[in-house]
Amino acid sequence: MKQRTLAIIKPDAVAKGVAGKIMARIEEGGFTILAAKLIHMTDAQARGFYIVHKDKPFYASLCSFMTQGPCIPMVLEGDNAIARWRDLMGATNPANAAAGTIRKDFASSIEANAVHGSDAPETAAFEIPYFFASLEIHPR
Ligand code: IDP
Ligand code: MG
Repeated sequence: MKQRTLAIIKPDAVAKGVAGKIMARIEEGGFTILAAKLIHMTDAQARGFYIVHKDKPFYASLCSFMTQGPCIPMVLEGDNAIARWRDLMGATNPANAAAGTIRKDFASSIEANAVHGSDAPETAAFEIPYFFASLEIHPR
């Protein structure tokens, strides 16, 4: 089933200069990038995006990390894209991430973990329009 998911190359990975390598893995993984842009989030924008985590002890630190530099949100499309992108990302904590995953190869810590991916269809339905208007998404 063709599905869309929201991916982000997080500020740590952009700062390290591995955004291109991560995009290559996305394309090699059979995803189509329907939308992408480089943005530098404000604190309010990061807090809104991660509102589901507002009661977690790491919320303030996470929002500060996500605003430390530019990041690259993207809309990915492919068969079973939500689960497949999370598989390619690897576990939240890179110490637990499987060999060959993006987080295993590029993450620095459980917080600075290189990439984001929607975790369910309802999440993608919130996250994709958080960053992209319909006219910025290019089906093909
Ligand atoms: P996910 O990104 O693998 O879906 P979530 O549990 O949704 O993981 O957490 C969102 C983000 O919050 C993580 O990707 C990571 O950047 C950060 N995070 C999660 N757990 C911790 C933690 O225990 N300490 C610090 N940051 C965390
Ligand atoms: Mg999550």
